[in-house]
Amino acid sequence: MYHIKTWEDYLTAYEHSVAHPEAFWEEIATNFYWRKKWTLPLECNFEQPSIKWFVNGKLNIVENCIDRHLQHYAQQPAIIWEPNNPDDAHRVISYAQLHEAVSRFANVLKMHGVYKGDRVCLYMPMAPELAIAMLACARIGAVHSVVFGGFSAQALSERIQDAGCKVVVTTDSGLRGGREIPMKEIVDEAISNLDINHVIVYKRTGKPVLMKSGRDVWWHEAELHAQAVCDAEEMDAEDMLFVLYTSGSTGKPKGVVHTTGGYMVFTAYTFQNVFQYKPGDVYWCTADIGWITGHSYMLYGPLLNAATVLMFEGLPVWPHPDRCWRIIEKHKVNIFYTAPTAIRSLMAEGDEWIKPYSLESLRVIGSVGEPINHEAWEWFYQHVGKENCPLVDTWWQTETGGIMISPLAHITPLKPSYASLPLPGVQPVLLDPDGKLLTGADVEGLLCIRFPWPSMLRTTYGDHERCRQNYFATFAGMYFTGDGARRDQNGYYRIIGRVDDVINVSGHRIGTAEVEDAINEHENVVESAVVGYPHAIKGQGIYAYVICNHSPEDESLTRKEITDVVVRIIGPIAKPDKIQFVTGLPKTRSGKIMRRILRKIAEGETTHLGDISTLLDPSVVEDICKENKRMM
Ligand code: 7RM
Repeated sequence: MYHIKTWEDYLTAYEHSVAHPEAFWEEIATNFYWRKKWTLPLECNFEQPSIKWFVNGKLNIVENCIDRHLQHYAQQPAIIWEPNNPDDAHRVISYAQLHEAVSRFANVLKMHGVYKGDRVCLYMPMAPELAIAMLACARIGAVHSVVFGGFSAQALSERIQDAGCKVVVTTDSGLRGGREIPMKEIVDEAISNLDINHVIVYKRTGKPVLMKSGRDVWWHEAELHAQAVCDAEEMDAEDMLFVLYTSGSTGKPKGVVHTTGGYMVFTAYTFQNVFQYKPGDVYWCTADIGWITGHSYMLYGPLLNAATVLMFEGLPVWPHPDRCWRIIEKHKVNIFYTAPTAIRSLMAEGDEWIKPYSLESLRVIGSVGEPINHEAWEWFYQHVGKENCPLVDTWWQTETGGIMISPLAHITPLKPSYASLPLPGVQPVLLDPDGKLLTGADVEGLLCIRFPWPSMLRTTYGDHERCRQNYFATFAGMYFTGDGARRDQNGYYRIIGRVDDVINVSGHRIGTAEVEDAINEHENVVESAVVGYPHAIKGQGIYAYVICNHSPEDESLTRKEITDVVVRIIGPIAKPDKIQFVTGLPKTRSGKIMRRILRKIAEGETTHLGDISTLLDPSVVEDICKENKRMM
């Protein structure tokens, strides 16, 4: 693997990557097993967009994740699985065992009519079988679409339809802390009106479920008829590897599409260099596989480096707030990658929970998903890293496929709450709203990337125009991230947050329009406006302003009903934290809601609201403020 070992290496690599980006990436790509080498490193047009890396190259990513390692690492653990219940036994799956399990399940998929190019929906909890199912898809060239277990039946149904999945893989139920999630039941509801060929069900808990004859099959029964040998399908570098749905500023979530070759090269390279993984290290990423962090840094990135990954089924604070520290001590975790929201909730539990445990094995700690505030940064660095583990604050997105801006552990000097410098191969720029390039130090602007990188999204599933509009049309010749950032004298980036109507709740991206659409489904709701507001643990909370057709007789009952509608349509992750009933919303003369004002009020600011003279009816603002004060 291409390994940056020192600060000098970093500077040289960065310079080289800007001067000769194609040669830079070709050199990295040679570290993999290609059935056929590419004929051209890059073919790119940002206007359409049309982006191709390693043109005409042929490979299979699973051959690179597993088969390639069997010669030296067959007996090394690939996955250590820690179950939800601390009293249950953990599982260790070696590379040899993973190879067998993936091959066997790949044959199960084939036996159920899944072939190259078909989309398969995976709706599963954090079990090794989710990783196995993803790799089995990739082995036979099927496209996986993992849907996070926190989404409702309706949200799942929309995603299954959008990607045209004919097969769904799930479990009887899933365990998260003290709760049991009826996965199969949710799938049944999601597909009740859809034409689905098969549902393959892994038995995780033994919860009784309905099995529809002819359609539903048990994983363990199907496996009895499957061989443990399965040739990996030869894929083109630009063949689709997976779809992953993410929220944008408009109502419907979009299916971000990643392709095989570029995604492989980028996730492997970034994993190695950001975390400085060494053979034998135990690496733990707390993200759910249902999000991009789980795809890139729990599965593909680590396995491509023959790493040992710890996978945890449960919750950081269950059954007690010492669970993470117990796990780190028990499995001698060396690298711990988590999210600010988890850090803040662990911090809130107090340091006493950490003290009894030895965290001596830790060498690197990391954060991802949202801006990490100063206090959480310091706490994580001091109490978990004991001031001798670099904290890598990694900025990236579902659309970027992998880490873009981050310190390299033990190499890049740290600056609290700064994601720091771009990785070699990544060229960020800051623009003003008119698209003017902001040069120099201490500037703040819109974060864009000006040169393609191998793991960038290629399209949004079934709607290429939307991809163009969303990411490539705002500024010509640039990929627009949707984030604002500032850059200091040393070129360090600090990510400020979204500049669009996306809120980041506990690291989960949620579109305000999605939540509004759901709230508006309640029969008494006329209109709503949703904004984010600062939340001590979640980073941002969801604040909903709601107009009802008659003022609710029982406000708390109506609030509960509205919350239930949101849970039904999107899922528990989109529950509003606060619902304020209002009689009007601040709108401009053209009818646009002025969210800036609503955000301020939600933050508790009721005096300095800025210019409200362009509002159609400035008096609504006064009413909203009064009502807000009454609620607090
Ligand atoms: C990996 C992931 C992407 C959005 C992104 C940002 C925010 C992510 C950081 C961050 C500040 C970070 N993908 N974000 N990482 N903000 N510092 N280190 O989270 O698609 O789900 O979200 O998350 O706003 O645009 S994501």
